[in-house]
Amino acid sequence: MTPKLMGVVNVTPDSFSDGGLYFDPEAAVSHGRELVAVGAEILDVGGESTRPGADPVGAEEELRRVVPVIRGLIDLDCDVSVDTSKAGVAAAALDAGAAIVNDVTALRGDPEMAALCAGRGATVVLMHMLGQPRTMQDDPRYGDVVAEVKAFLAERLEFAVGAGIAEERVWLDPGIGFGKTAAHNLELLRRLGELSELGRPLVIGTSRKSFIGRVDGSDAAHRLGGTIASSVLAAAEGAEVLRVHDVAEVGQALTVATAILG
Ligand code: HH2
Repeated sequence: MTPKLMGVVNVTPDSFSDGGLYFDPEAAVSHGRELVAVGAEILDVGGESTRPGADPVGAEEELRRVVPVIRGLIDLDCDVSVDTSKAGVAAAALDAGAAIVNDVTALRGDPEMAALCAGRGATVVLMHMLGQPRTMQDDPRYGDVVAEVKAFLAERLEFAVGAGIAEERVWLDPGIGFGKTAAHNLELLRRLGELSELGRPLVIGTSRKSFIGRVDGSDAAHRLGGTIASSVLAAAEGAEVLRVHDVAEVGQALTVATAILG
């Protein structure tokens, strides 16, 4: 149980839990540096919030937000990931030294994204989302959420490989909170082992998300305990990358859990 911690660096005014805190590039860079100092092996830099109802950001503005921050982090001993679904933003981020493209649309958002990632040899995170960020939480429905997410990820993996992305460079993510009720999220986390059968590393992002609040009534500023519990259990179920805001705290929980389990 030794997952990598992917620290979140949101260069946005409106992210759901830390919007505006690191909108200034210098603040974002120093936050990223702190996250690496406390154990992040990957930094995920994003310039557009995907929270339900967030306003879309144009490519120029997104580029302006993320590229200087990536440049400021690239000398660190960590991989930099860019959280974008736009090929133009991903290309500039890769030029600036990023190695991973975290695409919450799983290569469906921009027709040029797959070829770009293939040509650059980037590692790609393919995430499940039902619908679009603006409306995805309006009554999402599934027959069997785990089976449907698994089938989707299998199809997107096949698409990526067909587009020339090496299979070993693909990571998969069930998209906790993206077009799912709290019950759907809990079921996905409970049955994560079924998604491991796809044979690719699983990325899990539960950090501060609203399903935690649905369980205990907490707001986004008070979900560290739920983030830790869900992250440790996801790691025990085989998650290889945990996307979190609170790197030090989740890292300590994992270290202790690992020491206990041996
Ligand atoms: N969650 C968020 C954003 N990007 N990417 C992956 N692969 N998996 C996730 O679970 C995931 C993600 C949402 O979190 P955050 O970045 O903190 O919020 P916002 O989208 O409001 O910026």
